[in-house]
Amino acid sequence: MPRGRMRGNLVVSMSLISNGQLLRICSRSRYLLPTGLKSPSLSATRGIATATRLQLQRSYSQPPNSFSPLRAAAFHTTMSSKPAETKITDWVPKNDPSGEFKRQQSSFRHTISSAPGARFPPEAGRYHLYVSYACPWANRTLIARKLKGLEDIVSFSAVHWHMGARGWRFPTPEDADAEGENVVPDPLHPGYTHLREVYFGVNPGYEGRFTVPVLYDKKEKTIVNNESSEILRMFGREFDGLVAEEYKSVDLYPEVLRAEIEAAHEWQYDLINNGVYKAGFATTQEAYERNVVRLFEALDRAEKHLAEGKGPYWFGDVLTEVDIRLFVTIIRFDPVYVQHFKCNIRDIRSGYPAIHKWMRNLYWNIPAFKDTTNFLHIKNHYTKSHTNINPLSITPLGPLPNILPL
Ligand SMILES: N[C@@H](CCC(=O)N[C@@H](CS)C(=O)NCC(=O)O)C(=O)O
Repeated sequence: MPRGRMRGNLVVSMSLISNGQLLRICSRSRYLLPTGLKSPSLSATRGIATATRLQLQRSYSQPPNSFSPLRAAAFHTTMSSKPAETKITDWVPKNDPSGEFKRQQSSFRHTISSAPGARFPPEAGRYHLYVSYACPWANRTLIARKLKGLEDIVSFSAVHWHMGARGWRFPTPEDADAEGENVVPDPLHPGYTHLREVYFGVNPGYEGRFTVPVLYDKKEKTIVNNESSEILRMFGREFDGLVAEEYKSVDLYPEVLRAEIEAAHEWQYDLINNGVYKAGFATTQEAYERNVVRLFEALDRAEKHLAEGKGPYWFGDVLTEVDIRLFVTIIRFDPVYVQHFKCNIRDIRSGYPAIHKWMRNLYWNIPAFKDTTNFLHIKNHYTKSHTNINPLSITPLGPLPNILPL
């Protein structure tokens, strides 16, 4: 069937049909998706996108649901008094009919600044970064730390990959299943067993989620920031007075590219970085399809950009924040997101040649990318922690290898 006609049919049908029929059409249109390996165009699925968007518009006219991220997260502070059915893996609250994952805002938003009189000035040895190797957001900050030569300036430690009912936990000396650099008990608070204690140590009334990364100030004993995009930006320039000369010239946010960098972040964050979570955490068929289609449309856009560019980086020969932020999602795509988050319209290695080449170049040629990528933590974390998605916690072995050679 010619594409135009198919799309036309979908749209026309959409105005007439109920939700159940919409699903049938979406499913049928899947047969029309290109099956060839080199076919990144998603024009066939755009019909679904149009359809799901229409459905989304409809859902706006429904009564607003009472979901509040902070209220939803409040159970963390009162685990004993929480309603029995609420779990840390209830990314979408059970009473939220939209089925949509809504990421909460990060709570700690102070800035390390080299400006005179700043509360958190750059100082060697003063700050500590808590990360998980599994987490793409934390991975951003580890890459920047290494690219900017901050290894002797900002210390770091990694939590165990398993995130249980009480959130991220610190490894114990008995843990033999979580290899990786600095996968150690909390080096700052010897009695702490879970990351949540760091949050409560700073704010006993904290009501948000206990996320990584956390940038901690050993001097004031407080959390400076738990928003990865801001930590990445700070690492990019605020320590330039302390780093070796060769690292000063590493500019991840060059003045001339700022507008383009921000424009790329805007769609890539929503549709790709967060998009995989919105597809994977969706609790309705409609929410899943809406988000997975948008994700693959965005990957098509990224593929086109990289195929048309000079490379090897997003902006040609300048490595920027955009490469870091996109890489951490793409490197997890084939090993985890394809099967665990059902992002399987295509995979990177067979469906997106330009993205695949760009990713492998970063991984194999720049130690900051390879050395901060730990597939053991990545694969085990998602598949064994998200028991709502994978109740038996069986981790698929493939794809093997986790990343192909260049
Ligand atoms: N906005 C945060 C998001 C960080 C985030 O969601 N981290 C996840 C791991 S990938 C986490 O720690 N989740 C624990 C939870 O939500 O309970 C950032 O970019 O720093």
